[in-house]
Amino acid sequence: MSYIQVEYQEQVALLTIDRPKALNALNSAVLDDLAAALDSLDLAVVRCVVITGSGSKSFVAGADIGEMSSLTAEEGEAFGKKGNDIFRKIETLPVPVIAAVNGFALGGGNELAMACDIRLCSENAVFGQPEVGLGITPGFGGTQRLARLVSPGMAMQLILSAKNIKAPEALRIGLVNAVYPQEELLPAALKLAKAIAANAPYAVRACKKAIRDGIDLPMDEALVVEEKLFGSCFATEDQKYGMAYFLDKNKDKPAKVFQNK
Ligand code: DAK
Repeated sequence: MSYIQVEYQEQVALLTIDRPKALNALNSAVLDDLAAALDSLDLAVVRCVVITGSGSKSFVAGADIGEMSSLTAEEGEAFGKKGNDIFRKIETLPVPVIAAVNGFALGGGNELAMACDIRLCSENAVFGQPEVGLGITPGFGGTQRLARLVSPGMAMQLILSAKNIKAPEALRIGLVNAVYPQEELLPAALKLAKAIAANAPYAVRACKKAIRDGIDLPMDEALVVEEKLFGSCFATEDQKYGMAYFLDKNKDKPAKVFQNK
């Protein structure tokens, strides 16, 4: 039995972290199952991924405190690397990943959401980095991604105070893109994922890569990254089809469908 449920809706893969008794906290087994679920995705078919938590209370309530409590320094470093490798897998997955944050996103939960490309949340979502209250630093990229996503000053405040914030504040500081009533969150995330999946797949992947690869580069180098990816789109059939579709003034033309070629 896996802690990650994988469901396909057309070209969208929905991954649900399913450990409700511990509010979906990330122990080694959950992390292993998440890695396996990501590796199992058929990227010839899947054009967008949504990650959520089971139940209506928690996305992920952090790394598993019980499992972490007895780690040695070496084991702690290895646990950090395990999480980092998996979250980096999400960040560098060729297709976009949306986090549908349906409740607590604390510590490793916020870090998982931040490794995703887009974050939407429910009204009851709570975000925070409680680690310093447990005697540790954030360990799955929290110090790095939060500072890049919001601002160094806001990341300092959240991480050093260990104070949680609610959905409206997460929206205000740009940690999430939108807030929905709980029952509307997953439909909204899937609707967005399907809208992304309907666009030219190569171009969508190239956009993710351009943003991800370019963000940490000086502007001149980042623009070269964009130029090369832009140019490569012109070698695809989808570019020819997409532009021809626009130029075709026939009002009765069939709906636009990209073939991923
Ligand atoms: N780990 C393990 N179990 C957890 C958990 C967690 N993070 N969060 C909740 N649970 C379990 C609770 O122990 C409880 O289990 P039972 O007692 O029923 O067996 C069950 O989930 C329900 O939780 P509560 O009874 O506490 O539920 P409440 O509604 O009263 O409270 C809560 C919900 C989310 C406010 C509360 O559970 C809570 O404060 N949880 C802990 C949140 C937290 O501190 N999360 C951050 C964990 S630290 C690193 C690598 C990684 C990390 C850091 C460093 N390196 C390698 C350097 C990451 C660190 C973290 O994520």
